Amino acid sequence: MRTAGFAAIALLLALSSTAFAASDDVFVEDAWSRASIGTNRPGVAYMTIRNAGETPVTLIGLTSSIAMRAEVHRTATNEQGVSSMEPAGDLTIAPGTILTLAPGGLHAMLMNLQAPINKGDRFKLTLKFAEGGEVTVEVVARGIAARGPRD
Ligand SMILES: [Cu+2]
Repeated sequence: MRTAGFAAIALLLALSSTAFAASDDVFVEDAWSRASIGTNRPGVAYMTIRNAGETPVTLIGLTSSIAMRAEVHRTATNEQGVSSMEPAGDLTIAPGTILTLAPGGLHAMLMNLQAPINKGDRFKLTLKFAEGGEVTVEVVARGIAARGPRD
């Protein structure tokens, strides 16, 4: 009984150290946002997420200090040319690949903004991974009509 308990603890420690290594392999680049229309409309953020590791990582959630709720959405355009968006769910990033959040596709939706996002603002966004660990990035707000991270 006692031996089994120690074995379980040893396994937990091994799992948590592996999990930390997983998020250490994730690099987020070019994180940017757009100035918001006050706080009545959601904010948005885009970035590239690179898995430089040798195992898949799965993005399962977002948090940000400026929004009550943040989640990854997918924009889709139907046959009639009407765009809509829906929660993208968990997103697995294969080893050596990049997940791109960009206008017209996947994006981080920042809902119930706590303050307007103004051009030049910087705020933190945290990405959570199924394998454990988190990556926090600084998002830079560009102008309201920006199309890319350097606009
Ligand atoms: Cu959205």
